[in-house]
Amino acid sequence: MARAISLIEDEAGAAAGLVRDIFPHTGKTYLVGITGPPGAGKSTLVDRLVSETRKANETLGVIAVDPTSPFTGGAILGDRLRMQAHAQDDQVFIRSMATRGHMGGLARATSDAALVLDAAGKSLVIIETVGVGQDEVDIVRTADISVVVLVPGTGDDVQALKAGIMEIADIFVVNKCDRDGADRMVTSIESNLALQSVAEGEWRPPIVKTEATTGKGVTELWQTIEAFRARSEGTRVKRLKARNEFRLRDLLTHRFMEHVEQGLLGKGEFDGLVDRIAKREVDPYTAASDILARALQPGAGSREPGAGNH
Ligand SMILES: Nc1nc2c(ncn2[C@@H]2O[C@H](COP(=O)(O)OP(=O)(O)OP(=O)(O)O)[C@@H](O)[C@H]2O)c(=O)[nH]1
Ligand SMILES: [Mg+2]
Repeated sequence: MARAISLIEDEAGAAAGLVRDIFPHTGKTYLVGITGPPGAGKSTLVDRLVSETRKANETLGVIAVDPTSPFTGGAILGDRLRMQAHAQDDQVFIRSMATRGHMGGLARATSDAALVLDAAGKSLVIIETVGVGQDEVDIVRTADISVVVLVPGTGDDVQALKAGIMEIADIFVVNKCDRDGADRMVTSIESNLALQSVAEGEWRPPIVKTEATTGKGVTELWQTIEAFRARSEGTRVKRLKARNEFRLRDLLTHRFMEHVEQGLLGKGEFDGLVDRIAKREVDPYTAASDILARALQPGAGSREPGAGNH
């Protein structure tokens, strides 16, 4: 698993072949996305969740998407330390991925890594991301369940969060409940939720209070995840469809742009076009139409695509 994921991270070209080979063996894992602001206690919580799920005989894969540092950075070491309790458990696989340096984009690398764990037979895969970038939100949005972790006393509380994060939550966690303001945070989320209309019989995101450092509330969190999971196969199918659609669109966009930049246009031509737009010599619509017309010409793009093709 580690080597397969490294391959995905290091060589964009290798990912395509690998995914093609393992894809028929995937589709069984339940994908849990956990997101929230930096330092909210996500890793500590995941560590506790792992213990909880092991009692339920789940086999675990954990992918922690590190917010800032490259592979040797402190945060990754931190994740390792926090999850050290499971280092000896061969049913638990933990991996950190750096946000930087993925040729094909973070969302893509993370999805491929999740596929590796899926194919390896993990019944549950947890992906932890910092909910700041669009990539991170996309990763969690298309998981089978999205858990948003918040903490008391973060300024204007929920208002401080990106609207997008509020909307993707299937479960809210208020962690660090040993701190002041936990109930105020819960009320704040509740009033925010009250603004969203939830149809009769639809899932209204519950709010679970936890204290990850002591493990308080973690059993309840796991039960809530299980309740959502057991609820309907329909939701799962919808999420899976959203995930597959996102991936296909994302890959197509990526590969088309790659084709344009590396196969169709000459070196520096794309940048030149951007400059011409800045100088008002051409408008962006016309520039895009011209490129598309060239791409659609028979035999277009015979130039060899460079590295990064996959
Ligand atoms: N007081 C208190 N501290 C906590 C709690 N949960 C986690 N922490 C502490 O918060 C700090 C950050 O915890 P992490 O688990 O690394 O948080 P994170 O959200 O994974 O952080 P990043 O991945 O860097 O965004 C650590 O020092 C934890 O010990 C809690 O319930 N109460
Ligand atoms: Mg973390």
